[in-house]
Amino acid sequence: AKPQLAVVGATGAVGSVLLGILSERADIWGEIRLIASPRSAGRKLTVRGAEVEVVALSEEAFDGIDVAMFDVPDQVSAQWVPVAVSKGAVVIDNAGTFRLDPDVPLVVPEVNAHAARVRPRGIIANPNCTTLSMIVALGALHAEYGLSELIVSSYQAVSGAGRAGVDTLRAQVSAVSGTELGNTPGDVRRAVGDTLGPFPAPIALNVVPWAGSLQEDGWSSEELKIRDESRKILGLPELPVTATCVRVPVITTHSLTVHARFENEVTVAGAHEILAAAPGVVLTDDPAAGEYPTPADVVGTDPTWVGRVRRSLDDPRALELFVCGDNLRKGAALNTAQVGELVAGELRG
Ligand code: 2RA
Repeated sequence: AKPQLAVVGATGAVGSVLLGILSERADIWGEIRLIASPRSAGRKLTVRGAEVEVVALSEEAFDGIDVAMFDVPDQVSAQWVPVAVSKGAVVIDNAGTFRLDPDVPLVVPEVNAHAARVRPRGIIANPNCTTLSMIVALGALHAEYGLSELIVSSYQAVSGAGRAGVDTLRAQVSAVSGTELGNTPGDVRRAVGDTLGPFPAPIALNVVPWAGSLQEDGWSSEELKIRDESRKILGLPELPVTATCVRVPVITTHSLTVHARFENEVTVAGAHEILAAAPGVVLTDDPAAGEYPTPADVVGTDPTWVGRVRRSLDDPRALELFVCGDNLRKGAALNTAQVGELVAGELRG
């Protein structure tokens, strides 16, 4: 029999994309049960072309479920993932709650699919969208050259902050459109007023060097996630990683500039060959023709896009790259669906 799937957080920004992805990919699931907060229960959503009624999150909601995909806030995950596991489901969780637990694998199928098989707690964690937006390309380069240091800056889309992030950018863009704003200190801030939403500064006509919550010594949680999660996925617990996370006025698709240093000397031609052959990666690197990935072109697609590949001028072991990935697809829902397919394959034997 086909495994039974539950999607928890079905009405959220990632949940909606997940339902679309489950409708597009091979139909390997029996029932797909949609679960959300009691507030959303009773709503009808379309999955695989049929309307399905959302049920409220409860212990009984997991009856008969083999695999549960969670996309909910950390505290909801902490409370409900163990309930789903106790009811016999394998959980794939997109919250931060379990990502660094040594008994919970953190899986990106193109990089460490093997890790999904060992899950002492019955949980597999899905990485943060910013890590996921670059790690498939880096995993491919690491396999060939051996990664020894990573320095990245992110250019993160507002949908990483959920529906509230998107609503905030859209409202601010309409407040500033067709105006002369952007030439005087504070003019954008005055125009958007108190509609900052989840961001600490205006996001329209602006760039905000912050994502996540404040951690020790001025680092943001998002920056530490990139470090911790990259180390775990690549199996390099000591890898030096420095990240600076920046929010930009893009709806969906995170971008990153990457300085990656390797054990061995690199060439652009060699890197091109590796990236062009890597599953899940698309190389678009012809600056003479104006060809490089941008969020406007990448949004809605599945792969990790890489361009601007250069060897560092002062270091023959280092590469500079520009990487883009749809933060709601590979950055969240698609990776969850892919991990679910790995588990379903096992359950079917
Ligand atoms: C963001 N990565 O972009 C976060 C969401 N998990 O805000």
